[in-house]
Amino acid sequence: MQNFMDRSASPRIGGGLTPADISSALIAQELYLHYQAQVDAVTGKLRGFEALMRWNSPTLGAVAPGEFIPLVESSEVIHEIWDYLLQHVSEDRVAHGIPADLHVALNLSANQLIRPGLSGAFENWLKAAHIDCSQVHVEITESALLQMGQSLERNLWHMRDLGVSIWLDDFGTGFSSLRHLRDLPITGLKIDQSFVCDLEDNLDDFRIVSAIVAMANSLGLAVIAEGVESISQARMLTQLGCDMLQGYLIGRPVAMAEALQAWSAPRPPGRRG
Ligand code: G
Ligand code: G
Ligand code: MN
Repeated sequence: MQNFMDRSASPRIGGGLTPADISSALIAQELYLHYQAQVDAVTGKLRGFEALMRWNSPTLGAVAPGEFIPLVESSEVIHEIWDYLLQHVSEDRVAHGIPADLHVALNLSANQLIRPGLSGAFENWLKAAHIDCSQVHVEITESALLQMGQSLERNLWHMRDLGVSIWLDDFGTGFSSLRHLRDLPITGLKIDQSFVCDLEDNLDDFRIVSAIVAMANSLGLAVIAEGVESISQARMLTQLGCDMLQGYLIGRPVAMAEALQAWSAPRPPGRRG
């Protein structure tokens, strides 16, 4: 949430852009997906990709989701974005023959999660797309849990019952209570990149990450670290017990064709040694 707020302050798109503009962009097929690798921390093996929306605006150029998602989060357009995302993920899977043992991680905002019927429609999509639910991750922000209510809980449990795993995104920056970790069907935590970027130099960040991993381990939760940019960060995170790593060191978000090509090369991208 904090990320969203910080980045939404962009003056570039502050000038009167409305959810309707994003809706038109969807119709004009100006939005597209990039995928960023998530790898096993110990072996470096590719585990899956996070799907990240991008907007190629004819007037503004490339617009990051941190800039336009906040604009539409409390409008109907966020649901159109979800439908668009699902459609493109299925198309990419078919078009590129994505190996079945790789997961895809999808981001869901608070307003999507509180919509009754979200998980039912999601189930229909999973069936129609013939996607193995155990290879689908849903990333929700801690702030989404502030809107805790019957619909949100029902959606989360239904998705979990389908076999989809649920990850708390940007962990450590939001407002989730430990009660959520105990009572909700959470598979794992994504340590926010703000704790990762200074890990080598900032002892407090090191202690926070250690504490998050220790807590996750004792609660039986998995941990992904995001924003991993250096080998020394990757080493530290692995030693601390993170299960998966994601970040520019391993791979930038790119089109699916490019991502698969990079990972099928004899020497895949990412950490060595
Ligand atoms: O790539 P970038 O750092 O700009 O992404 C910013 C944030 O936008 C990410 O943390 C991600 O959670 C969010 N985001 C990206 N794609 C989607 C999407 O399709 N739906 C939602 N709700 N959020 C997305
Ligand atoms: O939803 P989530 O917060 O996980 O999205 C990750 C976002 O962080 C993406 O928008 C992506 O572009 C960005 N990102 C991914 N890896 C790195 C990294 O190594 N460094 C930085 N600064 N940003 C990253
Ligand atoms: Mn995410």
